[in-house]
Amino acid sequence: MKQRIKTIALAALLATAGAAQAQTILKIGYATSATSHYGVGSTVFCEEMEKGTQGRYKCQQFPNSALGGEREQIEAVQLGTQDIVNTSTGPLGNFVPEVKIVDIPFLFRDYDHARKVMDGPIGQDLQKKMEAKGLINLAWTENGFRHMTNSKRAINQANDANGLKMRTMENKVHMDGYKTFGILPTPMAFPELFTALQQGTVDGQENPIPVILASKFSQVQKHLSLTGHVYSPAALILSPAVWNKLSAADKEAFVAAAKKGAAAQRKKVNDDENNGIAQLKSEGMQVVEKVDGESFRKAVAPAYAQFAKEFGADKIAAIQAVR
Ligand code: EAX
Repeated sequence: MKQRIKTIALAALLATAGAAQAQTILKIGYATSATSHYGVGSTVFCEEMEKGTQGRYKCQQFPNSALGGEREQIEAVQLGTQDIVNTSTGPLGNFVPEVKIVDIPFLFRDYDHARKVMDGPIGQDLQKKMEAKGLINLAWTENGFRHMTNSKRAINQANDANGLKMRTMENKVHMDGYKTFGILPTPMAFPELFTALQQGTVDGQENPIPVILASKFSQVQKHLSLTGHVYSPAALILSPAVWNKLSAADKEAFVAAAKKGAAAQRKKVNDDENNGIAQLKSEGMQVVEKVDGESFRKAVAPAYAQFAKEFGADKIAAIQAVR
């Protein structure tokens, strides 16, 4: 009998010790809703990361810019006051200038090209440059190809965008590129955008279909043109304050989980692109599906000389050469 009591007591002790094993809660933030591409990618990452660390790490998600704009969140992750951000590269160039090369208009041919570049040596090199600036990019997730919306008129070709006051991300490459279309660029953090569109402070904006859907821009924008003028990568960035405390095995688990999150996010982007246009039309948007892309490429061509000076013609050519 005594032995039985001892065994039960020992089992209870071990169980309590196991449960008391430290569980670290990590705060992860992103711009759009929990059901958006960022939410899908972040949720898969969090589930896989918790599994891969046997429950020792768990996420607390903050969708809908609850922790601020992307630039603010990137800074908080760098400082260690936020653990993780799933963010577009839009404001990232303010912290790691070399990353702005991926924001050049019409640099990427299509999703296959973009994903091959970001997951290959060029993307890995940019991850190293980010690490040197205190930003651990666990994986390149994805925002998507950006399209133009506005409240004034249909945009069929570059000239139609002339004179429109368009909100842009806080990204000089975007602003310089869009000026060649005659756009008046107004840089603005994402959380302010819906109100600015509603109040007419700006005429329009540009974002991927998943963002236009998740942010319900059809309520404040009449016209959508599938310009696809920029591919917008995204990154799952961990604070070095967390990374530096991880064991080698947990580091591997975090990266493996991030890769699964990225795959889920990319699939959601493709799903939204396939189903979103019909949905936005049903929500009342007038959609120009066949845009004169050549007119935009011709307009932005002179800016490439400046981009080549800033990033190196060889670096731009290397991205274009990836097949
Ligand atoms: O990352 O600021 C933007 O337009 C971004 O595309 C949005 O926050 C999603």
